[in-house]
Amino acid sequence: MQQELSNVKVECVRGDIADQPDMDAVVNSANAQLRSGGGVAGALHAAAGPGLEQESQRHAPIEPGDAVITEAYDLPNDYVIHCLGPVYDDDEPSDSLLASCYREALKLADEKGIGKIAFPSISTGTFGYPVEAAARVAMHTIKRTRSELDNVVLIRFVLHTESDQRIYDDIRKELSL
Ligand code: AR6
Repeated sequence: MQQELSNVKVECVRGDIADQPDMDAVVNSANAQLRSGGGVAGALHAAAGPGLEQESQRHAPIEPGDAVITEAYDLPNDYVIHCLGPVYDDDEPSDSLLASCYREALKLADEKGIGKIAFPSISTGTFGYPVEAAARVAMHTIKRTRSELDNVVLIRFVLHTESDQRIYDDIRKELSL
């Protein structure tokens, strides 16, 4: 199968998305206005400084499933890719909107020549998506799209809890990623 020819490595670690200095880009689980907020957005905006919100405003508002790219300011990365995940059971169809976030973020990264990209668990905090279901969408989307990537060589999931890290890693192994 074509996707088996991919060299993209996928890994799942426990940690803070705002502290991934070896990654070229980090992904923000954003709000539609691309402003600071709680969770991932709060951590990234706090570490990046006010420039991130100022640049982000030029792209806002975004729709569920969309991704946009900005500079990373005081973060130790080159870029931030902002995704608006679906609110579970509200923005429908949740699965395809969440899949769109991963697909669009990877496409933007690849177009920019980004090699290493770190994702948080989009939509599973404030937006209420069950973690296992979200992890399945994320991993299936990567499995389907990785053969189209020319520049991305490492996709890291940065999970906030040990339980989330185990769930993502189990599904990664199940799908032979
Ligand atoms: N590093 C990695 N993961 C984290 C971090 C961190 N520093 N902080 C939280 N998580 P959320 P959403 C986990 O709520 O569900 C925001 O306020 C968290 O435990 O950040 O897409 C925005 O402004 C959860 O598993 O994103 C939006 O309004 C996951 O990251 C809204 O929340 C995602 O949680 C977006 O909601």
